[in-house]
Amino acid sequence: MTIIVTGGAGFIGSNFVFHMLNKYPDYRIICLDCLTYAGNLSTLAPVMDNPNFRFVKEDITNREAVYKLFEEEKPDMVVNFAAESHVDRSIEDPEVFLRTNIMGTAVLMDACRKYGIKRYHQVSTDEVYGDLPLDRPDLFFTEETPIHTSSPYSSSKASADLLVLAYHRTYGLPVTISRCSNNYGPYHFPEKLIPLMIANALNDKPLPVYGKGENVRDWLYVEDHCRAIDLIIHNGRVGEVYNVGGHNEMTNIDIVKIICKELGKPESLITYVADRKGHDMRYAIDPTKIHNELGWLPETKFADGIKKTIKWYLDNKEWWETIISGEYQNYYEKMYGNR
Ligand code: NAD
Ligand code: TDX
Repeated sequence: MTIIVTGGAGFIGSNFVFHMLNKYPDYRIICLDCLTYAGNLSTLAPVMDNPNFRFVKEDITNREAVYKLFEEEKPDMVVNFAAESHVDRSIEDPEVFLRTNIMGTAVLMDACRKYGIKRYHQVSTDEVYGDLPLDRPDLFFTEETPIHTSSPYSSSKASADLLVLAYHRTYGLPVTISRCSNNYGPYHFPEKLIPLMIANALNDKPLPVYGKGENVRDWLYVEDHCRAIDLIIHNGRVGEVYNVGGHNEMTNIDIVKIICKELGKPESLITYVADRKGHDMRYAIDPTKIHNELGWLPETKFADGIKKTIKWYLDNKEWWETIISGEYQNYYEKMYGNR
């Protein structure tokens, strides 16, 4: 089995590469990643010498290069993680989100049509459903919830999902889609809530909470997401969407307070800043379908997962310090001022 994993130098993609190489020693994993600001080759250092692994630095929107790779490798499957993934950046400048997230998906699927494939899997997000109100804790996103996006990021992901389903219906491409809630864990880029707060707290810097910090996200440990995708690509039904989430809803402010407590830092570091434009209030996944059909259940409780994650950031300071000391500083100052 040969699997092309796009975006494998990013947060979830790299965790998925490790998961697959560990679990399936007879699979070949080809990572296709153009190394944007969010891609980090050092993350993949532990597998670079693995004979079952190959890294290819290329952009998924480069049709010629993608076709060439398909000709060379004759993949059985493609798992597409490659994307621009940060909502705040999409609000600042949507264009690259449209190019990578929509056009990139189309190019990959065209290659799958041209060369044949057993499965194309699209890694999508619960953000395609928009948000839920805070005062209706009885409501959850199911696979039937209408697409109703809020940000350029989520709109680009929803557009890609629609294309994937259209390629299935029109061309019979064997596709699956997973829509997962917020992930956390090792190798999470420090622009995102949890790693940003860990890094800032460790540096005794202010912890910038948007609005009142009341927005709710449904956090899932990254390894649980990787196991879900593994199950879907092997046993999921073609043409189907699977929601992935662990019923672990928490407000942002509670997350930040937990991080302060775990690190022994004062809550006085918390600073309320201007809210995100169009900020989604609450995400909450109903994972009944993947549980009933594929037997998937989350294995990591948040209380354990956040401890493991914090320990990882403490043990791997070099990884994130290198990131935040580079070009990222310009982004940070633009977003949060010189704090
Ligand atoms: P990330 O930003 O950490 O990594 C994205 C990776 O894609 C990087 O390695 C980057 O270099 C690569 N990439 C970007 N544009 C590319 C292009 N044009 N060609 C080739 N490679 C390119 O993202 P992540 O958080 O790991 O998310 C991975 C996927 O999972 C995304 O599709 C995202 O929408 C989805 N998702 C993320 C979450 C989450 O909580 N992080 C939740 C649900 C779904
Ligand atoms: O500095 C911050 N302060 C803050 O209050 C940051 C970076 C975020 N937040 C808030 C905004 C959100 O309510 O924390 C929450 C989580 O923010 P992000 O980490 O940016 O994640 P989110 O916008 O929820 O999107 C994530 O989950 C769905 C991923 O980045 C997406 O790629 C995924 O599709």
